[in-house]
Parts: sequence; structure tokens; C-alpha cells
Amino acid sequence: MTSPPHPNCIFCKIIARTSPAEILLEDDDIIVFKDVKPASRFHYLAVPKLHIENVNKITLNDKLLVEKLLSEGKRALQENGANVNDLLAGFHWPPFNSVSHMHLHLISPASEMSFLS
Ligand code: DGP
Repeated sequence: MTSPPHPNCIFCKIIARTSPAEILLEDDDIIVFKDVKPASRFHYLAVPKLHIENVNKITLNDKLLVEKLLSEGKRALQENGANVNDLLAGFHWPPFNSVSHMHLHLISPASEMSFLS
């Protein structure tokens, strides 16, 4: 699943490699990269390559895509040494989002605590 970059969408530009990001993994459907303003040592964003504006736009047909955002985001965290026992994963619901390209936040607070100790 691919789509042309959406004008002025920062995540489309990251997908198209016209804007930099620390990319952890990707496939035809999704990409996982580090949040530029991390809330903890491990704070990744799992993003569909298709420009879906926000979670209000998805339907039951997107169930597999959402499951993949979670499973691949979790896999990226584990492959990079994060503790996923207390994984926080979720969407900021409009209007409480700043980027209008659907993205799943994945945060490992347990890793943050072991990082600090
Ligand atoms: P939200 O409030 O859910 O829309 O969060 C958007 C997140 O995206 C926020 O935590 C910061 C992150 N972000 C915004 N711009 C960029 C960028 O250019 N690169 C990366 N890696 N992350 C970004």
C-alpha cells in the first residue's frame, strides 16, 4: 500500500525520504520511526504509509492495518531493547493531535525507569 506524498504532510515526507527521521522498520504498509519530541527514552510512532488523516477516518476494513501498527511498533521497540511489559500505545484523538497523518504512539515507561536507575 503506497500513496504519493500529501502536500505539506511531514509524515508523508518522512515516508518519501524527503525529510529525515530515525526509521526503525518499514514494509509496504507501515513505517516506524522515533518521535522527534520523545516522552521517554523509547517513544516511537507507527504510521500507515497511506495518508489517512486521523483515527476518525478509519473503518472496520482498517482493522488489520491498526493491528499491524501495534504489532510492528512493539516489535521495533523489542528489537531495540525496550521493555514492553508496561507498553503505552494509543492515538491522540482530534483535535488533540498536532500532525494530521494517523499515527500510533508507542511509549515504554518501564524502559525509562531502568534508564534512570
Ligand atoms: P500528536 O500530538 O499525536 O499529533 O503527535 C505528533 C507527534 O509527532 C509528536 O509527538 C511529535 C512528532 N513529530 C512531529 N513532527 C515530527 C517530525 O518531523 N519527525 C518526527 N520524527 N516526529 C515528529
